[in-house]
Amino acid sequence: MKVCIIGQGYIGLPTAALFCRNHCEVVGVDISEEMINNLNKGIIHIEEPGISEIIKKAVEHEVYTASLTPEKADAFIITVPTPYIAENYSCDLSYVITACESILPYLEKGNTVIIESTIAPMSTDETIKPIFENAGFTIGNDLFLVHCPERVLPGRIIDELIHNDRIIGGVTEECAKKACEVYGQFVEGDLMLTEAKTAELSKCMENTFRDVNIALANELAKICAEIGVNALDVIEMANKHPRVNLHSPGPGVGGHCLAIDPYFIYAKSPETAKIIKLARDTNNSMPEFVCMNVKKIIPRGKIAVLGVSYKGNTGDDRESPAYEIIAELSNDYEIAIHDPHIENSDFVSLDEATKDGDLILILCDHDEFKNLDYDLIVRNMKETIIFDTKNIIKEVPDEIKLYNYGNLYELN
Ligand code: SAJ
Repeated sequence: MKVCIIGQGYIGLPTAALFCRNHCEVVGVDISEEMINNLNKGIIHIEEPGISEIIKKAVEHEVYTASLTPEKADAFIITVPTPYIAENYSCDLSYVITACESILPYLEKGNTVIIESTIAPMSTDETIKPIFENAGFTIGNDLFLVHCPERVLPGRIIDELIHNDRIIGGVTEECAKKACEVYGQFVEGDLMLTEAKTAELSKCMENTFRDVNIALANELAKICAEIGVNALDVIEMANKHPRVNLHSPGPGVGGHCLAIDPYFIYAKSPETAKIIKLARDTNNSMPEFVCMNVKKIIPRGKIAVLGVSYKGNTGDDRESPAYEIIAELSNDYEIAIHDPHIENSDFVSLDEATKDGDLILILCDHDEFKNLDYDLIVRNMKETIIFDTKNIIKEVPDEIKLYNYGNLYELN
């Protein structure tokens, strides 16, 4: 089987890798010339275990080619971003539409087209299907169109792509059956056949579920800071109940999924999606909450910010709440940023970041921050205070004062 994948990002590239490993030929298409050149040399641009080795081998064996333009194939998979439109929170389908239009000259009767990008409910039927119909295809008859949302966790993408169950939302039943042949190449989880609109809303709801639960944890953290209770203890205790799973409070919700997908539902039913919107607002308020507490800890001085990725142990900083916090604090403090997972010439080593510092502010749960070099910190810093917004530091030497969401009420 030959597969053409439009978009070689966090989902498109790992998906390409798995098709290659399962003896398919893959053309990976992207608009970035630099990325394409690198991929054709086997050099990848994402930090994700397992992908680099597979792509290198696939390039050597000529089963993977990266290209700026699509090619004829049996199946076309669209994995391009879908941001939201700021004015009304609706799903910006422009990249998806452009990607669909770009494959039109290469499509043949019998091909399958799969949209993996997260899209708002009804997008496949109302916006994407007409693109192919207007080009002369009859969906379900000579072209098979489905929405099959990706549902993998960065850091575990290969494993989850293989083992997670997949929702295959066909425009017709025949479409869904055809797409099963494509995913059958490497997916070992169940392939669940349904309608496109059900697949679209299921995907948006998965991330909304998580966003709402994180908002609940964040609200709890704020309540506890007000009334003088240790929020982290509450979470630990409550979670001993067999049917309770309180999530973890943090500096806000980042990434390209949780911080965006709930808006797609809200935009469809703004009068009804009240909890969904309130959860977004609550999570969006966390950077301000962090800054407010920083100001209580130290009114001025130098802050060493540790971690700007939205997610621990990845170099992915999309929608990271860290940037909002840094921008706000830069008005009143000297800021030095250290993130061992992100290449940025403005970022510095832990040594440099903490030199003459007054506060360490942890905004991301990279493993490197779990056991910091406390000798270095005590030696370097003027004030040895840490504010850990991800609750990853369990114990510190006596000379260091640790704040986290368990004891912010001490600042009242
Ligand atoms: N976060 C918290 N508290 C928590 C859990 C997470 O503050 O208890 C924060 C994280 O720090 C991060 C953000 O939420 O900033 C999102 O992280 P995440 O690990 O929950 O989710 P993503 O965005 O990396 O991946 C999600 C996954 N969805 C679900 O778990 C329902 C993944 O399966 C999806 O494939 C992905 O979104 C996607 O692409 O939609």
